[in-house]
Amino acid sequence: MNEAADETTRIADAVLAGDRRALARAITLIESTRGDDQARAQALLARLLPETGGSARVGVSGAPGVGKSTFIEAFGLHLIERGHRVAVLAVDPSSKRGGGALLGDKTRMAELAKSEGAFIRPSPAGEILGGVARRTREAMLACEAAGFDDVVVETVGVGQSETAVADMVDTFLLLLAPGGGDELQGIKKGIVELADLIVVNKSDGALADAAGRMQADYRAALGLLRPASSDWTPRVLACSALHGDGVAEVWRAVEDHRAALVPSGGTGRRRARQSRGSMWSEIGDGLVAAFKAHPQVAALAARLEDEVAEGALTPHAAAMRLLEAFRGGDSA
Ligand SMILES: Nc1nc2c(ncn2[C@@H]2O[C@H](COP(=O)(O)OP(=O)(O)OP(=O)(O)O)[C@@H](O)[C@H]2O)c(=O)[nH]1
Ligand SMILES: [Mg+2]
Repeated sequence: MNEAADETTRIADAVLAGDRRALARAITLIESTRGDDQARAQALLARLLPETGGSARVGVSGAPGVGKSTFIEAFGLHLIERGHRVAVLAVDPSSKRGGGALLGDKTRMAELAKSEGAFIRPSPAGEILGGVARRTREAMLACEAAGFDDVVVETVGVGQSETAVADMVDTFLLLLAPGGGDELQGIKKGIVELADLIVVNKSDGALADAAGRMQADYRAALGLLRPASSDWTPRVLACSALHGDGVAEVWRAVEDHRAALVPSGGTGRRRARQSRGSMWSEIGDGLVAAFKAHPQVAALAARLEDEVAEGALTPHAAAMRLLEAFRGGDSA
């Protein structure tokens, strides 16, 4: 065995023993884009995999400023009070800078960060969403191997990151807050369909009345949607993350949701579907990358793209010619 392999084994064993520094190192390997690091990360994950799956996986999404970080801190502290160990991972594919906003987040979760039972990891931003999603999923597995009871994944409600997060958790929670102007924005963006729980935050002080109205509006709107699953009808709750009111009720609703999945195979069935889905989406990403890197395809693609844009060629005909170039080049 070479030195790197020994080192990887040491990290894996320390992660399994619950060592937070080792967990941080493991996630750094998972996040690295270097080929040798990736190989080590995969070896590490293979060793950790039998010890994964034991956490409640919760996704928290919402528009900027609704109070996600404040909520996760209150929620995390509530869980720690109950004797849990809690890991928080943040996904922000929108920001290209070195995670400045997320480091800000970490300081906003100051109380939680100080807690013995907590692990907070801001995820490096940027790159393609598929890569972020994979690394977050793998970081979640590493947290589970380290014995965390709950893994909370935070994502800013912009673009497609919600879908990616909803596809990797057991319970997906959409956080809203009054005062954003467009009170039904979650509905318009179609995120509501993904949510197992909708939580109206900032239900305190001057915003309490508006929060109550928002809760009623969303209840009414949800009543018009057909639930995505026959096991569970999404609920609309309200809380004040700032004062900690209603946070315990959110956790109870998460537990109810988990219990509701049991008759149809529990979280295991949902996770199996998610794992199969991410395998195929990685295959899709890999094939597209190989396709674009193929010399014959590359030589032809720009010209055919122009012809398609000008209407000289149908998209189908262009796609067929490129696929043919890809296959022909392979067998040559
Ligand atoms: N009144 C009130 N203010 C809150 C509550 N929760 C959060 N806030 C405030 O809302 C602002 C944004 O809170 P954050 O927790 O940073 O929100 P976020 O959704 O994580 O924001 P981004 O990460 O920037 O998208 C801060 O000034 C918080 O103090 C709440 O329950 N009530
Ligand atoms: Mg935040």
